[in-house]
Amino acid sequence: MLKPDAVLRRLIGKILSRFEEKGFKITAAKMMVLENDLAEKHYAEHSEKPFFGDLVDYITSGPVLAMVIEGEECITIIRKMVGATNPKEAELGTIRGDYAIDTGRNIIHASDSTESGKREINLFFNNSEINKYTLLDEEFIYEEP
Ligand code: D4T
Repeated sequence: MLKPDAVLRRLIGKILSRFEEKGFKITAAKMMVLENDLAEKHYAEHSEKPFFGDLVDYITSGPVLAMVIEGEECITIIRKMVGATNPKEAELGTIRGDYAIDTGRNIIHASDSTESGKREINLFFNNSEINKYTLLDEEFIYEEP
């Protein structure tokens, strides 16, 4: 999910290019302003943390771009591409390392496990909104497509 600062800073294209160039497939994308209730569900695991209120305020402060991105090992690889939660510690070359400074403005969210990925996809998308298609160059991306 591209957070509101990524959208307002016109970083959508640059960030999505990284995922496309890597070889991943974007199978769903939706821009929306999250209601408090949905944002609280999304970040439910942090509900007891001191930063929870600020986190919900931030993610609901403007439009986000929610996406489903598919590819082999995509959770692990995308987490690497995104970089550390605190952008000051994120390696240069990662999305947060290149485009963000504060943890509370770290521009992108990525699911951290298959389970959270499934849970989050269900929060934001219906099955009919997820598109099945074959990339033109899939045979060059995967040894065995
Ligand atoms: P998200 O969930 O946004 O992809 O971030 P991460 O997966 O990298 O990090 P996280 O779940 O530990 O934290 C979720 C979210 O909370 C904000 N946060 C986190 C914060 O404002 N202060 C903090 O001290 C921490 C740990 C940033 C991301």
